[in-house]
Amino acid sequence: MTVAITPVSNPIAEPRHDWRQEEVLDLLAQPFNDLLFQAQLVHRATFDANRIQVSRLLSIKTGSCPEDCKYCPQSAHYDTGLEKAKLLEVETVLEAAKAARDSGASRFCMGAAWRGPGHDFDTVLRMVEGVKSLGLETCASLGLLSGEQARQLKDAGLDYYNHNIDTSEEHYEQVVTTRSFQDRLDTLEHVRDAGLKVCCGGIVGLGEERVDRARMLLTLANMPKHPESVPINLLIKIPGTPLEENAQVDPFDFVRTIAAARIMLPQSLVRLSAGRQGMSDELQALCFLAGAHSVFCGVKLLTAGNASPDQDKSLFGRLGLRPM
Ligand code: SAM
Ligand code: DTB
Ligand code: SF4
Repeated sequence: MTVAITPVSNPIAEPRHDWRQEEVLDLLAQPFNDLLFQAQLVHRATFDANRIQVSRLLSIKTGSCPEDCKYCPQSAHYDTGLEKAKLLEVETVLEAAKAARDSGASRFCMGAAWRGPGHDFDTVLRMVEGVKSLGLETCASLGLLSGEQARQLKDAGLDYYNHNIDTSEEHYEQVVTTRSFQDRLDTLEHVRDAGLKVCCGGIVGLGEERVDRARMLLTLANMPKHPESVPINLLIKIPGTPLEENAQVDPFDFVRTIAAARIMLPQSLVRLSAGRQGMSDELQALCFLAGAHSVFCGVKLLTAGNASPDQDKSLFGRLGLRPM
């Protein structure tokens, strides 16, 4: 007699879209060990806990951005001593993408210091086509998009669009004044409607309270479809920006945010994103234990420093983490 084996759905890993604020605050306030244990259970229900996804960033247009994001080295509102650069040539981007692929990255993300794409959008579409043809997953982070621009990116072969909500709606205007939280949500809707995958997360360390972190996660988890990728950035305090003197985040609170993201977004790729430079190996290991399973590789993020490739090789080796 043959016994039919039907896959059993694991309720812990089923996406929910009805999270309540009290629930998230309770989650974040749990004893640390309980929170991490729960995050591991959720993580292992869907993913191989010893695999890590590796992405590579490239700034395709650097600095002189008209937006006033108070964390950002590229805003024209602040003097951060940044070396600015106009839109790169397509060939330059493809060379960088090949190098990223050869060094083990599976996704290539092109970021531009724009409020949104302008007259040179066609050049970006050619970059996307070229990077896709190298066999890499493609991602772009170009600011606010119209529905038509999102469709053009999809047609060019874009897989993911990165557009972060950064923080809670309530805290947003303390951090950005040139656009609204709703503007970000509108772009995310255009991205979804175009059939692109969504990469959307935020930053910890913007002077927010725990309740803001809870609300940011609520916004992500209560979207009709969860973002496929969720970058959790630790603020890089850039000299010259208004947030340069922000208080240090308790590292355990950062890990808690990752663990809550893992639990609330059980099937999303959670990325330990900006802020790894200067982070101890032990803290990064805790982030991985909390369910982060993606990083940016390479010495640079867009303009700021990142963990060095040698450090990563040694860390992944010591932890037995293998690239996806
Ligand atoms: N201009 C586009 C936009 O804002 O959507 C794309 C590039 S922007 C640099 C991408 C993201 O980088 C921001 O949304 C923010 O979350 C993150 N970021 C920028 N500066 C950062 C910093 N100093 N520390 C941590 N994350 C940062
Ligand atoms: C994301 O959440 N973090 C990346 C990517 N998406 C585009 C950007 C981090 C930028 C850190 C500051 C810099 O390198 O300029
Ligand atoms: Fe410009 Fe993006 Fe930086 Fe804001 S985060 S200043 S939109 S590059």
